[in-house]
Amino acid sequence: AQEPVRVLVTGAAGQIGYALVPMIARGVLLGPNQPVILHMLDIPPAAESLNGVKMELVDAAFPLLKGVVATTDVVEACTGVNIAIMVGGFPRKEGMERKDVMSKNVSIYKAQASALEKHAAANCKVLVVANPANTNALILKEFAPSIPEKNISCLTRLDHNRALGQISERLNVQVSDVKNVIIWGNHSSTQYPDVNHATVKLPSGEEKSVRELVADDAWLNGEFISTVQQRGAAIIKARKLSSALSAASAACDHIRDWVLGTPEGTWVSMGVYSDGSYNVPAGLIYSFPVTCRDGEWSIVQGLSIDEFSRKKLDLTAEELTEEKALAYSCLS
Ligand code: NAX
Repeated sequence: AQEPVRVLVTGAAGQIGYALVPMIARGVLLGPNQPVILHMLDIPPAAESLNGVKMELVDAAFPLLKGVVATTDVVEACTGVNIAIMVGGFPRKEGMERKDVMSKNVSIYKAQASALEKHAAANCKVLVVANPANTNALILKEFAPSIPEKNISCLTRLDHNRALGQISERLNVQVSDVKNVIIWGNHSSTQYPDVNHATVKLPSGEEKSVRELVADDAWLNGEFISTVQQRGAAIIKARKLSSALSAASAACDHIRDWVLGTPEGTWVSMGVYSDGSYNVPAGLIYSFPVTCRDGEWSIVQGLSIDEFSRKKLDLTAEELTEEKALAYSCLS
């Protein structure tokens, strides 16, 4: 039998956590043959609720679930974990300044970075979901210098999946037949959902470009982009709560593809440490198109970037550069 993999979920008593932990325990994250031990972290005010989640995990009798650690102690939570999904954070509340929210999250991610660095398993892979996701991941990277930068990422797969969903709805095709959209940049409303390289597999087996099939550049350059950018707000308006099941599902997609690899000819979007590819400033956590193999991602190279796209790539990079400066100003 395979050794269990230890998976940390922070903020596990929250909405996304509640949707995510059963997916992990069912094998959605690492496949149906991989046993897991869940480590769940939350803060003391949520301890009782966290324990309730643990009770439900026991009650669900998941065959793959070999153990549950539910704790408010960050060291206990991080000890020995192979994968860390960081969902916990400080939410923006009405009337709060951006700087105040940033400052709270910077201190959370700084502390959790140290705990992971000291106590996680070697080669632990980290996915930051909590907002501001890119900048939280950057802080985590900065304060866990012994964790390779290749192992630290943030979630933009939800945005990627939203873009696939919009194209599938518009063309009335299966979402599984649409591929190679790209989310560039920040997981915020400046992200750039790019369909210039996306294709659809037709019933004949032939692949056609999304631009050609949609044949409506005004929609693709306008409403499509803003719908994906604003989808989070639309979900809040409808549900009175932010996206949770789709966020949890996207987090599983992100880790699964990272660990098990992307299918041949398919890329996905991940927020990763920029090496300057596509003239994106190095040193930001920025969402790129990536392929994954043997547990490592690489940025897809050589895609053509037209003038319209260039401006959008730069705009979201500028926002991330500002966020980075704001985060650093919170450190001093
Ligand atoms: P909830 O408020 O339901 O849950 C957050 C949980 O984190 C709470 O249980 C809270 O007690 C816990 N928490 C707070 N500080 C913590 C700390 N220092 N250590 C451990 N746990 C801590 O929010 P939820 O709807 O689950 O969303 C979680 C985060 O995901 C938010 O930051 C949200 O903005 C972000 N999102 C990111 C998305 C992405 O695509 N990257 C999409 C969905 C979501 O909006």
